[in-house]
Amino acid sequence: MGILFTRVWRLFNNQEHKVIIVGLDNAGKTTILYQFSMNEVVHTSPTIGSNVEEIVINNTRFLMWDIGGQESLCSSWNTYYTNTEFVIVVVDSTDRERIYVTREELYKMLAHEDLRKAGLLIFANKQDVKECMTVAEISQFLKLTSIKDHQWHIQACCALTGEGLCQGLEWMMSRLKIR
Ligand code: G3D
Ligand code: MG
Repeated sequence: MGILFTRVWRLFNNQEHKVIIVGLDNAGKTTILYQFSMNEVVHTSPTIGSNVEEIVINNTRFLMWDIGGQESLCSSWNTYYTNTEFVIVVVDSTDRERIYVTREELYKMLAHEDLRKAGLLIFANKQDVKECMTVAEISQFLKLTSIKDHQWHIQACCALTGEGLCQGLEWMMSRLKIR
């Protein structure tokens, strides 16, 4: 009860920022969340529920929800949208066949009322794999430059090594400052 109260209090006081991590299955969502929780520059509290981590960077708290990505589950993503400040979309840069599915889901998501003000961070994951799609290619496939009503950023990364993940978090931190 005490913990629950603290959480609600923080949410209302804007001391905790809700982040949802979405993407198709196998994109690397769980690996990314695991890297965040292992990283020494961020502090995390023990897992609160399944696939939820609290990450604290310089006194800023992010509550990150890793949402399952099986295609049949995409329809349930919207149950997590309320109060979300950032959406992290994880793209498997080696999966050229399904980038269109990601694009469809992305635009459905951005049209949702509850995400009107949410910032969008795209992780172009698995950059360690030869012949993967580049950030430029993914941006083009996802038509990112057409997104005018959300702040967005695309970041190349490799969840296995953690490369690029901190830059993504830094972008989120920078968005919070200018609000
Ligand atoms: P999901 O939670 O989005 O479904 P996971 O995806 O985090 O479970 O990752 C799916 C698979 O991709 C895992 O492989 C994981 O190790 C791998 N993976 C994640 N990130 C990277 C990356 O940056 N580079 C490479 N090469 N692989 C990555 P397994 O074999 O465990 O299924
Ligand atoms: Mg997973």
